[in-house]
Amino acid sequence: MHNDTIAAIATPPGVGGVGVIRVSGSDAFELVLPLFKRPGNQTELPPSHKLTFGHIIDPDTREILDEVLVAFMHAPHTYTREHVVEIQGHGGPLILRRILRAVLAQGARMANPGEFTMRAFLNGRLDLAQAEAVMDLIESETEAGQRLALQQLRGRLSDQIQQARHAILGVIARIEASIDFPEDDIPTPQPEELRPLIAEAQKLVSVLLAGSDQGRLYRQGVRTAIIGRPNVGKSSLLNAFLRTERAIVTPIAGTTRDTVEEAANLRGVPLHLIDTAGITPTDDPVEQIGVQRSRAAAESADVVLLVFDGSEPLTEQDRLVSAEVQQMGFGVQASNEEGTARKRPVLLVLNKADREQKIDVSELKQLWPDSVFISTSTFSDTGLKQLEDTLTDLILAGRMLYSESVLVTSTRHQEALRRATEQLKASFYSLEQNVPLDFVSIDLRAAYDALGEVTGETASDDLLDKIFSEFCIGK
Ligand SMILES: Nc1nc2c(ncn2[C@@H]2O[C@H](COP(=O)(O)OP(=O)(O)OP(=O)(O)O)[C@@H](O)[C@H]2O)c(=O)[nH]1
Ligand SMILES: [Mg+2]
Repeated sequence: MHNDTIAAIATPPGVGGVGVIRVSGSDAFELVLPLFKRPGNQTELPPSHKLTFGHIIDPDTREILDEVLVAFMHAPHTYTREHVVEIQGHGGPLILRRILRAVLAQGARMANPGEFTMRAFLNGRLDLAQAEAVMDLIESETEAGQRLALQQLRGRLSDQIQQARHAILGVIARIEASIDFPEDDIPTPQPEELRPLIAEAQKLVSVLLAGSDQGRLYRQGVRTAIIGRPNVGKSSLLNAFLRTERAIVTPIAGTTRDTVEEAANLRGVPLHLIDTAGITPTDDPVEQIGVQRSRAAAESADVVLLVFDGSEPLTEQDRLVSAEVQQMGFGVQASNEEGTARKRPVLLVLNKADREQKIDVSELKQLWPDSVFISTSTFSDTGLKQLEDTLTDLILAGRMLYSESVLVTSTRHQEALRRATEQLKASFYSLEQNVPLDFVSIDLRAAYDALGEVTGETASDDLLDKIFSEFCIGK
């Protein structure tokens, strides 16, 4: 039931120059008009989509609550495709709450989180992927993330999903026509006819899936773990990146006991920085957990900054940490021949460059041939800019990020695309095995439905509730 009229404060809580109350539903105009007093006591509905000056009054006491501009907007050219009223008042929280209360007293219902956008979806103005893009757009913290969200909002992802679904439906139609109307002499399609059609659909899906890791990086940031033995300056480096004293720094080895995670924006590249506890053998159970977390952070990282203390000779512990990181598959980007597993990039940081350097660089270079070494000092800021430049280059040149194509940024979409791929593969296999064509058709249907979850055509009510409940109220 979504034709009751809902209302909410649409601007963020707190004080602002202007605050907006949004009302949507078939009775929106009737509910707001009695509260809206205009010069000369006009009572007719103001022109649609125009701002009209007046006052909001308490309908019982006739007390003026605020001086406002109100837009009455006729369905269907509105955010929700319903009648919408937006009241622009002064941006004080108390004023806005009083206006909202007056609107609710007229019979509107308080909107749930995301309910305006949900109505836009239910009324067919946006599909689900576009509705999700609204939230991404609001929340994006980098220009790149914003560009991707806008693309999705404009329907580019949805278009490509529809293309793939259309291709699959074409195959289903051919199979089912021959099953349903055998008397019409529709010839049973041969596997060799169907195979290229399925392959075509598969290609469309796999292009989207291929971009989804990049999409995730844009949305969640490039996971960058700062790894090393204790006391080499990992937390100092995190602070230097963030330009604040986020993590505790002391001369005591073992200062950081838990991972510290922070988002940073490196020239438009979103980073998810993780400072970790120094990796070292220990009997202290708390430290042990910390070290486990450091290892897990490295395991799950897209890039590792491996930090050494340049003012000390290489220690056994440095070598051990180094070997561990290597075993996790970090190293120089392998030349991109087909089939070679690409290594995840590592940057070697020789910190404390302000002191006399005692580290054996040649041994390190043997351990990490062809890797990039950068000397830094968090005291004198030496090398920090170079570190940032190199890290950006590594991320961009490694093509971990690119932004020309449509990128799937949501894990929900990625998961649906994976299922669609699996089902398409299954249909291929069924064709090979010469099983009856209706079985092939079942696999294809499943792929078709999985793709439909992205745009919302086949999404369950539970899923919809879950997605929209993550929105803010008033959106
Ligand atoms: N001389 C010098 N000292 C530094 C530099 N960076 C950090 N330090 C010092 O080294 C000590 C350890 O720094 P932290 O940043 O806490 O090192 P960490 O690697 O996070 O240490 P744990 O959390 O114990 O693993 C502190 O006393 C810092 O002030 C640097 O560039 N030069
Ligand atoms: Mg630390």
